[in-house]
Amino acid sequence: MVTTKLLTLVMVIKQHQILLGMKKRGFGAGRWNGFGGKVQPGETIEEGAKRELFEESSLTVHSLEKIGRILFEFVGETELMDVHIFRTESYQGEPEESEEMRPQWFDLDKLPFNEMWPDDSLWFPLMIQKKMFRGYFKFEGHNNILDYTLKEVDDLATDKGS
Ligand code: UAN
Repeated sequence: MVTTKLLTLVMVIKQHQILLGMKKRGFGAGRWNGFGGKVQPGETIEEGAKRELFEESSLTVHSLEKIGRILFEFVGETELMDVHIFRTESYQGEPEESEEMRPQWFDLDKLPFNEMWPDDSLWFPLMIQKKMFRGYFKFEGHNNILDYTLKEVDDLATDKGS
């Protein structure tokens, strides 16, 4: 049986920089990521996104812009990842290292794509330009994209399912 896990990813941008976190443990360890994780029962996707951002970076946000949604499939695994991606240029606090993440600002034109998930180099340009997008990536292991689709959309709220 195929199941789907609901996940969030938050991109914090200030002027010409983006905040990424080096994942210290767990899924994606050793890669620079946005901040996020599993949505918990009883919380909205946006609430989950804000909670994970705070837990992993100490930053709080009042509002998040919905910017993208990507479905990830990993060959041989029965759980799909439905990742809801948000962006914000307005936040409170200073980034602090957590048990999970070591935050660092990167210039938008010097992103460490060779130390990030391989899909990031494909959809980050859309996210940075504030374009909304939907994607699907099929991975073999954690390094190899076998298949993918990526399209700009006008509205994520009305774009149903996959
Ligand atoms: O950007 C990402 N791509 C990412 N950030 C956190 N996780 C778990 C991520 N996974 C992917 N691709 C599988």
